[in-house]
Amino acid sequence: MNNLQTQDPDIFGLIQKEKTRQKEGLELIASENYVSSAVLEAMGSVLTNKYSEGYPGKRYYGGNIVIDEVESLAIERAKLLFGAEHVNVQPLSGSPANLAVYMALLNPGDKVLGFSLDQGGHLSHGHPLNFSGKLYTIIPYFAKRETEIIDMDEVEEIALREKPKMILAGFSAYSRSMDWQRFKQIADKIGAFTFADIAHIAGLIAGKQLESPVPYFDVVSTTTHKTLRGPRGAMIMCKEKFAKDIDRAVFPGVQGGPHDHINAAKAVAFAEALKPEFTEYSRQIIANARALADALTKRGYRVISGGTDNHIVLLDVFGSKQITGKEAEHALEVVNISVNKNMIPYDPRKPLDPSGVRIGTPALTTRGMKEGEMETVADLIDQALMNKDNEAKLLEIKSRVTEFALQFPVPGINN
Ligand code: DSN
Repeated sequence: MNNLQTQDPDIFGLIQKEKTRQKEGLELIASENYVSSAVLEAMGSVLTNKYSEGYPGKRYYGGNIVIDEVESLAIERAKLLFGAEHVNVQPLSGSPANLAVYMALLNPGDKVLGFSLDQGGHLSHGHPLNFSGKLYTIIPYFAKRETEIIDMDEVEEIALREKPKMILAGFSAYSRSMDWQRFKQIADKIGAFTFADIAHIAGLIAGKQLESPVPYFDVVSTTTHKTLRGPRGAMIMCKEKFAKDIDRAVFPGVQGGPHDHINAAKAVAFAEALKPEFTEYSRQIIANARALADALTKRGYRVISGGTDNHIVLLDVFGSKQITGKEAEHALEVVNISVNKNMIPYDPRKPLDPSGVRIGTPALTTRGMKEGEMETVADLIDQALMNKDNEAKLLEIKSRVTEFALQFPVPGINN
């Protein structure tokens, strides 16, 4: 960092501040994680200097001999990790990846069945202001009101009635397992394409803790920076028969030059995820989420659907404690605990101040925390929320958070 410190002390200083925040705080945003030093190194490499539109062996620029090897290695490792027939590692992030999938399989106006956004779906699964909601006809499916779990019989009923051209299974705030095989059976009844967005749970699938949709689904997209613990980016996996359409949709359909430094970092992360330690890591993420859910339940918080099968715990803070999601997010931020406010199924409140908060364990698990520590984390969360209007008390809790967090090193941050 010496060059940066000399040449741009402002940005250097801000990076140092962010390092301190990451070390001293508790990161419970379900979609965040800490990458390894090796991943960071690849991201900060000279590979960022290259342009390489096209694919290995078929580029629009010269000088891509090394880049071809990098991208091919990333692809081979991803195929091995997920057992995919074809992989495109170029998507810059989750939404462009999903845009490419829509473009490859559908025409504007086509019907897509997707998990309702206010119940845990994602922006790119049909938000009215997103390309998905503007260009396609989105038919939502829901969680059952009594169980807060997706009702597959209802999914089938809607699919048979609406006959969508594609069924999308995936979420950004849902804590239960997806029944991939049932989705596929339903899609086969109406000849629909199957598209799974596993952005949140890719690491748990790679670590063999959750069932994979890859053997069943036509196309599967994922980001690489959540439970998968790679660089900020995405990829698309598909059956060989969709390979050409997917590749064309990514480039030149949606994107220009790939980010080769990021693709190298993806390759590094895939190699890390192929190691036996990653299986243990992903097992621990779920064990920690369950321990945290139990510890919060004991303290009177209602956990949506009564528990979790993955890394996410959705809390109904308004229903449990008359604290809104926005208030809870703010109080926790004051003590250096990061979470995000979130809608809960059938939320009577609005998206900017909903009833819930979403909590996730991937980042704390990366720091080496286990079930015992989740008890402490639950206690700190509860203390902060119960004292949300008491500034002095919040300051005291903040120093407890710092002292606790500093016992667990963050990979990639030495100073
Ligand atoms: N923003 C991500 C999340 O938090 O789930 C999804 O794109």
